[in-house]
Amino acid sequence: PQPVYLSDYQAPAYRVSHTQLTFELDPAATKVKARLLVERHPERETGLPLELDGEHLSLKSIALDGKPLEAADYELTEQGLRIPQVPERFVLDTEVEISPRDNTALQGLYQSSGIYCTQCEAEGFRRITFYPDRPDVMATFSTTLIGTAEPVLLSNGNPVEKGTLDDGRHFVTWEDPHPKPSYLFALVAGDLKKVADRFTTMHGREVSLEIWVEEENLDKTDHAMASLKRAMKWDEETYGREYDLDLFMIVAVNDFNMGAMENKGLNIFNSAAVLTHPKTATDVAYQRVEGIVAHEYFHNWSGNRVTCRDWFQLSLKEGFTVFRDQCYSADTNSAPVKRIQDVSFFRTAQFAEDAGPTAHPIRPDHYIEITNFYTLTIYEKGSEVVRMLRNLVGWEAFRRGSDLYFERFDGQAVTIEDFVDCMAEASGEDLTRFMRWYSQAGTPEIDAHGEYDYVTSEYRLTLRQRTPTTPGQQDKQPLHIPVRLGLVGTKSGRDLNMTLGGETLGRDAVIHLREDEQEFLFTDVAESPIPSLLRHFSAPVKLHFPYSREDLAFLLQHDSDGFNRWDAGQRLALLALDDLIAAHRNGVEKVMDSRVTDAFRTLLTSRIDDKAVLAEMLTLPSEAYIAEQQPLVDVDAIHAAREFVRQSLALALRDEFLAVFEANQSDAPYAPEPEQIAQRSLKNVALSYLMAIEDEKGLAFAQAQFDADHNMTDVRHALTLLVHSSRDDLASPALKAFGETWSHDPLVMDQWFSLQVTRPQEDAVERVKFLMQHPAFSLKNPNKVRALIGTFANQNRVNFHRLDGEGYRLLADVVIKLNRLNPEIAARLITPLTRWQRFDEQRQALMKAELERIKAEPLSPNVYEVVAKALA
Ligand code: HT7
Ligand code: ZN
Repeated sequence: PQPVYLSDYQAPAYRVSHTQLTFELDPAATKVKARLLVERHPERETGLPLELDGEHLSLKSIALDGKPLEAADYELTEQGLRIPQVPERFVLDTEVEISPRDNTALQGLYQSSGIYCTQCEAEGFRRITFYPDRPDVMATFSTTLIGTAEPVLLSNGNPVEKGTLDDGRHFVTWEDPHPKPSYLFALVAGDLKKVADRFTTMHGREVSLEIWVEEENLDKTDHAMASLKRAMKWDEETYGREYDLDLFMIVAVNDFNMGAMENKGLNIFNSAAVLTHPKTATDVAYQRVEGIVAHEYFHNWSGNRVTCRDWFQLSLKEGFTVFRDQCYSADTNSAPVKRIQDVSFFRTAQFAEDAGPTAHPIRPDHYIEITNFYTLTIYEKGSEVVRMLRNLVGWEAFRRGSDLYFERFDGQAVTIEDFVDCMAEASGEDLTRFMRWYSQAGTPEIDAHGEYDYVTSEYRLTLRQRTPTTPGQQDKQPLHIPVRLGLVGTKSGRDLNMTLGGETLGRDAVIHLREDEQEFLFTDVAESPIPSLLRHFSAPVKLHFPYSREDLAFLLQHDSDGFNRWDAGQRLALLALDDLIAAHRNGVEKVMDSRVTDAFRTLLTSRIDDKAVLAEMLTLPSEAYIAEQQPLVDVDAIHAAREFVRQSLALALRDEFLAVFEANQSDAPYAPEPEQIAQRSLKNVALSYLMAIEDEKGLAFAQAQFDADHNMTDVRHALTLLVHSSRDDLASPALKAFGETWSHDPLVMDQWFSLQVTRPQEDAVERVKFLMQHPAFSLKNPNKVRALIGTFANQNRVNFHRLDGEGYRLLADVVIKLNRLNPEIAARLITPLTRWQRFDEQRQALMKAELERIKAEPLSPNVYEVVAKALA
């Protein structure tokens, strides 16, 4: 497969002003008629051929301006259709046949549990009809759906006509007045039921809101609907963005490659990202649903009204929209916890991507398969960069820049420069150097060093930046990095006033690192400080500062920035873990660092109002994050060291954990509200510690919590703890009962699979293989693949990296099968194998052997691109 290059971008030769589609639905032979009003693009020369994308289509007829074309008038290839000679303006009619039933890739038109649905981003529309399937071709659409056994027929925009044909089939015609690219097209047809509500916009327009689900899920839509209404209001209040159609629909389907899709007026969701019920969904799931509903809704402006010129600009819509949804969730729930959770995930997963063979800039300069670029870099790092912009120019200027962007580019397909230019124009800031964030891959590292001079009362802070080389990018330029900081007085424990170059900055400020190395001399520093750097994670970088453990314990207590207080605790734990990892490797007795125990005791016994933050502070860095810090990953030593810390803490602080657990039990009816969620998290963290030592009371509490069956958060947590313990006598009956109770509910069965395959016990690989035979498992359903195989490979590190290579073999076998069924999911699944460089020689050899085995197969472009990069 050939790469596509950003530098080759050209405006399309022809554009489409209106697209009229008719679908005659049939599982094996759906007929798609398309009438396109085409005209030459004013910026392109005359006489160019018309080139339309098209894949897996069987062409039945083609006519230009009403005249059928002869076979000699056009060329058909695997990639599409070419008509060498066309007029300046014309009407093109085509008719094709497709088979939704056989579409296991879940791109284009497919069937999910008997429901017809579409996924067109990024390049799925070309599997529906011949079309210039690129985001800079924007047309109005009118779509007629003709069905036999499908009571509900939905598409984008507003329904304008309904009726019954002579042959008894019925139809609905939809018109979408907003010009859109093909990737935002959608249709849904089948036996669905709706829950309806209304929203009155800021200008008093009434909008109908509909959530369409299978009948048995009608009681699981309340939270998504409430989230939608909150998100609509938030976007009006925060960004001045109002919804622009009379109808907004969400449809839940069971088979979906990602979380959801922002099709104009007809969002299609993975059912896991819509459906909630206290008995079936955990707090985490409730929060995820809220975030995704908001994210897709926000795309209506950041993505749909203003879209991307080409797929290299993907982060223009995704980075901005993730930033918007993160801010929304922070405003709606606990802001500090949201930031801690986002950063914790980011530093574990995106840093690993940036350090691996598939590292790429937020705006890549080439790709083979665009679906491989829906990555943490494009989404999450893209969001961090937008957040830096907001912080650099300040909220007011950022909002002016956002207004300017939406106003200037409404209805257009634009670039990342267009967005950043609006921010520069609205703020007067020079963002030229800042733009390097978009083109340079890899995680920048800052080496910081500080010295306090007691005689002059000066504090000299030196910051040095470097970005490691990444595949294909050897030379890295210095970036513009905003470093938010405070100087915490060692005597007072307070933030000190900061004066830099004669300018008073206050007690919390941002300094700008632009060069490879810069020195910042703070004057009139009243007492010796410990710097609190990169507050709130002000830039997506790795910060190295030679903090002593005493410094960290001090910051954990005194830092006024909640995020950095949490981070100090993480750093302190990491230092202790480092020693224990070394001890394990050297076969030396492990000794617990009492400073960590003391810090935890203080946390458990001091009054901290925000229980959710406390729960985060009591949570040790994950094995994956610990691994990120190690030069060479020793999965067994990391697991042993972390378990040792958990058990040591539980032994030393058993009574404190018991007290926290007991104080936070509650029988209040379940509500997914911040206070309740916080209380449950804290209680369950305490229970985890008690179960780390299989304390008698802990076991009894876990069993009782499972039996009480109060809500899924508590039930799942208790069941996980039992299943991960050595007490099979308790775990087996609980697991069996849970599996039987929920065998009818696919989303709960996903949880049942996941919690079993994260078991640390040695038989995990065998259990995965066994569960793959379970009637509820299917390789064709992405949620099941993620729940069973993805969870095992990414979250059960000791067993996935088993030294006999069985974990790797299992993953490769699944990838090979999925490569044919669903290349996009197959390519995503390979990720843990691509990180082979981080492991010892024996594991490296085993992992590479599996990658080679995959490479020897006839591969989809998706899998080929990932494997080739991993082995390069
Ligand atoms: N914009 C949507 C992307 C998406 C997607 C991409 C490739 C293959 C399947 C997909 N499903 C959804 C999702 C979003 O970011 O909102
Ligand atoms: Zn998105």
